[in-house]
Amino acid sequence: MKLGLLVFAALAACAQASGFWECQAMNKMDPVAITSSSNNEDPTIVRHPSNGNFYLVFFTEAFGGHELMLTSSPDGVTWSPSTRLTYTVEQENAPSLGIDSSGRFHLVYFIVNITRTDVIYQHSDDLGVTWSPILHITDDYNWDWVPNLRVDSNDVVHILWTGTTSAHYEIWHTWSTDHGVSFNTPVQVTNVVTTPGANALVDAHDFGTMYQSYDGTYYITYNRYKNSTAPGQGLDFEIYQLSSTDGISFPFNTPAPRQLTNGIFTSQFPVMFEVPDVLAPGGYQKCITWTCNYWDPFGDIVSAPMDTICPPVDQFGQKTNICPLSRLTDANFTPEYWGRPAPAWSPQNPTRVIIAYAFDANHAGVRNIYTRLIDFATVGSSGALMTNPTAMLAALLLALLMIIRRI
Ligand SMILES: [Ca+2]
Ligand SMILES: [Ca+2]
Ligand SMILES: [Ca+2]
Repeated sequence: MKLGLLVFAALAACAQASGFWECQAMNKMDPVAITSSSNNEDPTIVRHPSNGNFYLVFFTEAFGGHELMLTSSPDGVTWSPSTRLTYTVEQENAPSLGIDSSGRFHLVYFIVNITRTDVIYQHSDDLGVTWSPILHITDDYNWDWVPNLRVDSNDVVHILWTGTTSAHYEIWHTWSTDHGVSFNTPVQVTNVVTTPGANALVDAHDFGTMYQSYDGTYYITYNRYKNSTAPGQGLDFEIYQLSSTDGISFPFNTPAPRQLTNGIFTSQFPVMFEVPDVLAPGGYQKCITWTCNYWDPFGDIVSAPMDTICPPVDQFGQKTNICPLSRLTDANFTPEYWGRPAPAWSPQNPTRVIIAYAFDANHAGVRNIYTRLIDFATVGSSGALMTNPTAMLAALLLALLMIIRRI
């Protein structure tokens, strides 16, 4: 009898001590394929604040070039046939969708044509059926790419992207306070600090994503990649983060950007998300999801608590078994990447999240779009172990079984 209780108490103590259960996938439902032919990439997913449906945009090569497609789902499992959004000779890439409190869709992406690479914005007031004329967020011969859009709690529309205006790959920011009618003059957020031995041309800041926490704080999470100073390691990909109280001013060097990963593994495409803390009503756990080759050399989508991400390897280059890293995709020797999360909460599943990602099932350069519903574990401020109801019940049953076997 005591053994079962001891095991359970130990688990709870472990959770309290290390945050081990925070932001960890406890119940992963089967992945759902959105596409099944040609090449499809760069999904973005968002939940409508009023009708509760999920809306997902991606680009397809089904028509020869790149075109944007939109699909929707009431439950994250059954998806509508995709509708085509663009008919252009340019290559549309990396769409990012947001929906404001009035239900207006805000969409950003970047186009590549013979002479230009620019960030484009459009909005829609009829659930993506018709769209405003294209608005150039950038309009020049610099390289501008991987935009990210986030509507904040005041309906301010924030857009980040990577641009080469200053000769380095840097993250830029603009925002609209009139629901996407006009945008402010872009501001350069990051500024490269070349490290000894690093090549300035590849010491870059890239793949920035904006998130406003439920506590009001704004975060920009991004990649820095540069030539590794360690021998034979090539480019080193790590995740960094900036924060802001107003969503406008993101101090870059004071304090220094917060480094979230550090190790021999490649970490890319970071996105922040939160799950409700079911033991502390009104509270949330801050999590990061990104693509990492910790389990699979070709990569998986992983998650970890933002405030306790530890290096995925120790100082000797060995995997640790105490790092609270969770694997959100399971396929070995095939790459899943570009994970994009959106809340999928319900009263029955308060810590449920949906992720959309691109998946190259045959490792043949042909990718398809998948979504997956995932229930996350959570630890309350009291430190007691808590998971989603199903996993909680399973843990209790396991403890009960151990008790029974002892008596
Ligand atoms: Ca096109
Ligand atoms: Ca440009
Ligand atoms: Ca994989």
